[in-house]
Amino acid sequence: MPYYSENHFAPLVLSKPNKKLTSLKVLGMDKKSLLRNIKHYYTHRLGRDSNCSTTHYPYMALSFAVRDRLMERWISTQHSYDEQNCRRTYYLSLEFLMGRSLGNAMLNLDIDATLREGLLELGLVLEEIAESEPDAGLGNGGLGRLAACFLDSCATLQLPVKGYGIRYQYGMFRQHIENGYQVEDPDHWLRDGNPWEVERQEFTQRVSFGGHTEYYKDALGLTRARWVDTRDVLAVPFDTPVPGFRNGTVNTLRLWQAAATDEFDLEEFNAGSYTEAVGSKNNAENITMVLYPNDSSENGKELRLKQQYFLASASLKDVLRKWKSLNGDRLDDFAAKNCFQLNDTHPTVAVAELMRLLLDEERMDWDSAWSITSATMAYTNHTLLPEALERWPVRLFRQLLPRLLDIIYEINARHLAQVATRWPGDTARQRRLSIIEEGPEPQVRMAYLAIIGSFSINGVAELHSKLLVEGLFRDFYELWPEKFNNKTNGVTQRRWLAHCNPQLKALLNDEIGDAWISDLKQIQRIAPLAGRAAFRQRWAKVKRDNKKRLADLVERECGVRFNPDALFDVQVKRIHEYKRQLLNVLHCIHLYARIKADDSDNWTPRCVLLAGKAAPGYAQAKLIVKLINNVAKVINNDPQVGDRLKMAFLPNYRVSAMEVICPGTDLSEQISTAGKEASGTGNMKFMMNGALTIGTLDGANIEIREEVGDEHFLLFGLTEEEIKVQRHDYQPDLIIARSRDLSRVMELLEKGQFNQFEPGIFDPLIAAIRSPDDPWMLAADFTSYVEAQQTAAERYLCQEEWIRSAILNCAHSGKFSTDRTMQDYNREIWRLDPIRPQPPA
Ligand code: D6G
Repeated sequence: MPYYSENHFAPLVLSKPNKKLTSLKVLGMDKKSLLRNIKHYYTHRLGRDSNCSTTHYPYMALSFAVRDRLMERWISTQHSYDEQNCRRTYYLSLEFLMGRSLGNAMLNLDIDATLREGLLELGLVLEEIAESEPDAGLGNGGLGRLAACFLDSCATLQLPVKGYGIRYQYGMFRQHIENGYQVEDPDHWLRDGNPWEVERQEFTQRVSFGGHTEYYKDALGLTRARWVDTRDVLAVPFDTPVPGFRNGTVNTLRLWQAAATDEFDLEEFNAGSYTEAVGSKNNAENITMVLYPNDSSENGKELRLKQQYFLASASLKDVLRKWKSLNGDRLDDFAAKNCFQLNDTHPTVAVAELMRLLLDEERMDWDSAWSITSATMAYTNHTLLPEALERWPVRLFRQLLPRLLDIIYEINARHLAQVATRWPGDTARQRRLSIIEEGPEPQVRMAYLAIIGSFSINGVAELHSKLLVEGLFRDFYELWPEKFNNKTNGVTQRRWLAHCNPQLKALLNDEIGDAWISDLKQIQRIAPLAGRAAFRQRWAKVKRDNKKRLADLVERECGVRFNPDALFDVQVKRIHEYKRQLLNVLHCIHLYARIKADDSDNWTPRCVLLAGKAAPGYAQAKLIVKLINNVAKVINNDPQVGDRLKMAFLPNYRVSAMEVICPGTDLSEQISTAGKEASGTGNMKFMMNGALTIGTLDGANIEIREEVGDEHFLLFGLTEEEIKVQRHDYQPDLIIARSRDLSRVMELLEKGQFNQFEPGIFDPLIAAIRSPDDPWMLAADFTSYVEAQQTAAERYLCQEEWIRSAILNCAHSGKFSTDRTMQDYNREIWRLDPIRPQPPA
């Protein structure tokens, strides 16, 4: 099998497969074997000696030793899948926000305690070494982290699921703050090498762009199409092992990197421009250079469409390659054995690409190709914001993917014929349901392509799925109600409790055993303990230690000292107007104003923490970051405020920061405008670690409240329906005038209290709050938010009651494990059998 490219020097191959070369002998999991390996890697592979003092090399040596233990399990898992020739699912996603791998691998292999102890014998502290690992930040936020949690749960449930994504050279930008403003720095996460991946050049694929379609008659006289004169790029896979929890299963995340073919631009080359010809290679390699840093919106960039097609095409070709290696060329059974889950509209060009591969390369007829495609594709929608539903100009498609556009037109024509049969003469409906949006610049609606081409379409929380079929996708729902379903999101308790909160893990294990780590429903067994004072005391001690750890992080990064006895009030997530960080700031200003007005009897000291990245081109969000920092500065430096209120913005929010933040949080802010946040997953991480939620009836907050009970959730704000009604006659100026508190807050903002030397900079935020068209309706929810915050503050003063609620939040978080989410996907969409790998000899 050629790899890299047809005209590359052919790789030399063994004359027959060699079985003796692979030894599947299990490496020791005991301290002695592990330490022997670590020392071996440190000296023999990395070439370091006692003069080397950085933590990086011990980290690398440790990672290699751990990785070795994954390898044999990885190989045997993949062999079991192949031997059983089982049905499989492929999770296609432009984002996988994996964070760090070391701690997770040690936990899942059950060698964390042994290694911690062993390293101490070498004079090393595990936590210090682990800090050397950069986050794999190949995602923006919730959607990308969800994909990572899904992979963890699939491996734990022993489901044959493979992730397919892109190996960006630069992940999510690093954020630092200068004079209160966000500044973006490139994240070259691969700079020091990545021990958690294996390059698999032998599975390299070719992906085409440009060119045009040519028609010809095949041997049977049938008209067929081929895509010619293309500019090709190679896709080289890098595999990352995804270990299950103590079960011998290791699944794969396969990330594609673009590489130039060895074909020089001949014209340039012959004209003597050798260096220019070589230089044009960069174009190809640019495709996987950088992750687009936009959450919930896209900007129609050509490179982004290239990334999407690159992922879809390389992954589908890889699946077909694998299929043929196990089953030969016949594809009759393909749909029975394969399923593609499309993570949002980003990879949905896969629908057209699979059709192309089946029609043009496998020479199938349209109906057979369509029956395979529409029985293997499943689409997950992640947002109700219309700007996030991707549309690509037809013009761009024609230029970049002309053959794909032909196919999309054909899919659309057949689809519209179906619509016309169902609703004869209803041309308005035909226009609404068309994949092509007409207008001066016609667009391809990617969500519609996905809906038409998929057998399953799901939202990510009950409310979200309901709103999808009532609003955005209503027409399609009328056409195919059976396709639509809900799959409420989750998070993996392995990372988000067992790994990130070791003290709480120990307490839980002590009381109820450790079954909850792979069956989170079991955690409800701590509910009765909430009534026991001795247990609450132990819980309080854990929480306080976690708050100290968080306070240290805040002090280190922000120079602000948080008192661990205060209420830790936290909002961390992407900065976006709909998430309403601005409402949180208004509340902080309100508390500040109260202190200044001497209205602080029975005060609950509060430390407010915010963190999150704003998309680099999203001016309003960046201004919110600036406002948070400016308000924090005024509050923290006012001696009259003292310990009653502290406020900080933690720069460069990322997975590993959340691992310290969520265990140390008392109050979780989930305050989006109702109907805007599809699900949320941060809300679940906080709940699992025993925070109370202050939130609107939005996304999964609704289900969180249902699970824990009204009295342990701080509810405020208009419902989605009330928002819809009030929107028509929304007069924020009037609301502000009628509220003494909000008037006072606006007055401080408007008189420039927080921007004394930068007059006018916050005017756009003020104007947004005062605008009758404010889509997020901040002013409408202000008063009830302040009331809920006041309730939180009062409840916190009664620590016994607060802790009881905190314990009950943790106890009722069982539903929000991705183990449950994956079981739901599997039962209703994927229908995979769990496969237990043969343990290596
Ligand atoms: C992973 C693990 C490795 C295995 C390979 C198979 O890299 O042991 O050989 O996957 O890849 P596929 O042939 O299943 O794509």
